Amino acid sequence: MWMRGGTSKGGYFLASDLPAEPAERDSLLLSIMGSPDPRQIDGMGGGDPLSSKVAVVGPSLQVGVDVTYLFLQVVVDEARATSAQNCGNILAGVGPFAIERGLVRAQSGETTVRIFMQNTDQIATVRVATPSGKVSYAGDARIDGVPGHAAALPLAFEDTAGSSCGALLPTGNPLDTINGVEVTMIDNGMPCVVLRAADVGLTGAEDPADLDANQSLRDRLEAIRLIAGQMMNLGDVRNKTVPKMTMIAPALNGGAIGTRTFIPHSCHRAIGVLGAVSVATACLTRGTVADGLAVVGTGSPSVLSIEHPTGEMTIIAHTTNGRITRTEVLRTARKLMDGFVFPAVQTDQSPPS
Ligand code: NQM
Repeated sequence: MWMRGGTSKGGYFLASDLPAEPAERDSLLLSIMGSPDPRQIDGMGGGDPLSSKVAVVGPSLQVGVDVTYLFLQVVVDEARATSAQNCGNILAGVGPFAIERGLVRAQSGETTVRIFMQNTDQIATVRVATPSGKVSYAGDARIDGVPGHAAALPLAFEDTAGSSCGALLPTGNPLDTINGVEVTMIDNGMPCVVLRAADVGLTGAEDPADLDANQSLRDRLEAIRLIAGQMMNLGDVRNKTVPKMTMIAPALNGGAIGTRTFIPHSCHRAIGVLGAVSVATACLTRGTVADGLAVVGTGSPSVLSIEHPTGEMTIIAHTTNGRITRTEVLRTARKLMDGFVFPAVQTDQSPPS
């Protein structure tokens, strides 16, 4: 099934329909997406990391968990797929897909799907509108970065701190200095390096296309990222899509903070879901680069509007004993196509019977 999940788009597969062996699976997915090729012209990918994504979904044997979700980023212009990061946008489509494929029985009205995210061994919950026991994609919810309206898909994350780095602040510090630039290395579901836009000569309100065209900025961010990767327990991140690089600035539209995020080599037109959760967490943590820049209230839950190039994403953060234990965000999804996809090398191109 091809779906838009939040502000991303990709292929949703049953695990049982793909080879179990990772190298074989990845080579099939590269062929399906049309990678490596900057335009992915011979495949389903859209020549953009945000539309070259895959969800692999299967039944779960864990008590209290309905399905497993493995996220794969199929690199556009290299012959690589990576499970080294999670994706909260593609996650939004996993609940509807699991119900449509019969992995979860729809309830009348609304169905809650509990999802084990295999990339980070953590749990997310998605609430899916199921009037008359069927998934409904139509509704009044809207999210910035996507035109129109659709059914609300509220997502909740539990205990995502240290998802890939082992700790919320992997260096133990809220603030470190790399190559003369103050940064906060943080992982509340997505490893992120947060830095002040002003510290790299930017306002933080730049157009993403201009940032993409700024080669000296990109080189500078990548140099910081490679050092940060080691400091964040991620090892050599040259070939990894984490950590993300988020530049922050005062919010311009009444939100908590303004952001521009490299994911990691092109600038996101919005911001990733778990990326936004990590940035929101930096805003709520004393002594980070966001301290004094972010506008945040006190008490729990905190509601933070994370501004990005095409609008904002609202993160609701629940705190227990000073620790963020649950975060929520609203997404929508759309079913675009359901059918058969053919790898380039298959000679018989008729659908399997
Ligand atoms: O951070 C892009 C996206 C993402 C990831 C990226 C995401 C997340 O917008 O949870 O959603 O940062 O690679 O889909």
